[in-house]
Amino acid sequence: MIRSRKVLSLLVAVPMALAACASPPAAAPAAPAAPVEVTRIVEVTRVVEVTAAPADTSAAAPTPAPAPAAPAAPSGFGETLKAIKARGKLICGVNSQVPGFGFVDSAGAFSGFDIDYCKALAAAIFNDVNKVEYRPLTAEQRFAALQSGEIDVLIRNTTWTLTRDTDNGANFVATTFYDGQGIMVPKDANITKLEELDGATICVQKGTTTELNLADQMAARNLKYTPAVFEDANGTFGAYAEGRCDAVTTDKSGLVSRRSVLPNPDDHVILDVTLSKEPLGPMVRHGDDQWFDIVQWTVFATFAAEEFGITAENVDSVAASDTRPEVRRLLGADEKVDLGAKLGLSKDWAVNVIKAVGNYGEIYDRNLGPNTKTAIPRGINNLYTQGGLLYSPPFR
Ligand SMILES: N[C@@H](CCC(=O)N[C@@H](CS)C(=O)NCC(=O)O)C(=O)O
Repeated sequence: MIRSRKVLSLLVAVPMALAACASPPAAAPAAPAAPVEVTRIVEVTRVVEVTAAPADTSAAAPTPAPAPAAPAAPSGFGETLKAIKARGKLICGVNSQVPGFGFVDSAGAFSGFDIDYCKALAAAIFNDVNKVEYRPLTAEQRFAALQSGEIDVLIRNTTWTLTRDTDNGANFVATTFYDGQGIMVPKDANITKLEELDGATICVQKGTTTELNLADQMAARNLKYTPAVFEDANGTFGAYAEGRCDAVTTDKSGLVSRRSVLPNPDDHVILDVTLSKEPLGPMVRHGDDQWFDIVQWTVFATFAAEEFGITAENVDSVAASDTRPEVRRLLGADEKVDLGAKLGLSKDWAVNVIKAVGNYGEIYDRNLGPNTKTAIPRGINNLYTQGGLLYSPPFR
């Protein structure tokens, strides 16, 4: 049986009110959303040109694969980049209550791992990280904001699932952070297993995978619980800090983050239990595959930069002197290949991204590295060459 947490409530109520989790400033009025074209024309005729084989290939340089004729662009293709450029800024849907990922301080400045990916996109498009408007969104608001055209991209600790990919008129483009759901309890409750939460009240946020996974996992173990459901992270963690629930659950990254702003972080433990897979990453609206590619390859550029040892500091010199063919293509240093043009961007777009935010490891360390308040070991968020899951397809 779970005991009440009234004593804790007296101790933490005031400091919690002072904690750094300021409410987000009122969002600037949305620019009238451009009508969203959600119909995707998928039928395209592909004319493949077959070139005759050269008579003697023994000494020849590798023959590039014949370029297929460009398919007709489906409607919607290129519209997002055009609209962003005309507007002069990217509108990024973000979190404002999760330090280390997406957070707004009392001066209105946004920071975090997800925020850096908004900046990476602004660098890819404008070579200027300031050309972003951050639109704070709760879990419940986020998909409608993307679907309606209020935001260009959603970069807000959002878990990739099948129904989210199919039911929201939007697609996930990549995983930037592999996470899993966890549970946090007060240390003095001496709880170590989910089974010890039988009969507990558990704080959870509305509109999240968290809510659904909790139900699945408790049912699978035949455990009873009362969910205490809140609109946003401040509500969820505020209630937990006041002792109104026995445990709080969300992505482990969210638990580490929010524990860091509890009055006494060391008084809380994250159980050694993982309730789910939570692959987090950006999402774009259906219908504009150019924009999908831009967001996806901007993410891949940060993975590839880490793999190739390219950093914010050395990117210019690597671009000027590195002889590795893929590095030269990535950085727009190959005279014959312009990968940026394929995306509708400048030839040096990836240089601008890396110079602005660094490679994946630099982004990670800045926000979640050992010297931050939200330190999370990289674990599977390492490159595949280091035993992790991060892997960029080739820049070719
Ligand atoms: N990854 C999960 C959970 C994401 C989520 O919204 N987590 C909460 C708890 S940390 C959050 O970020 N809340 C911040 C807010 O609503 O402002 C999902 O995509 O549903």
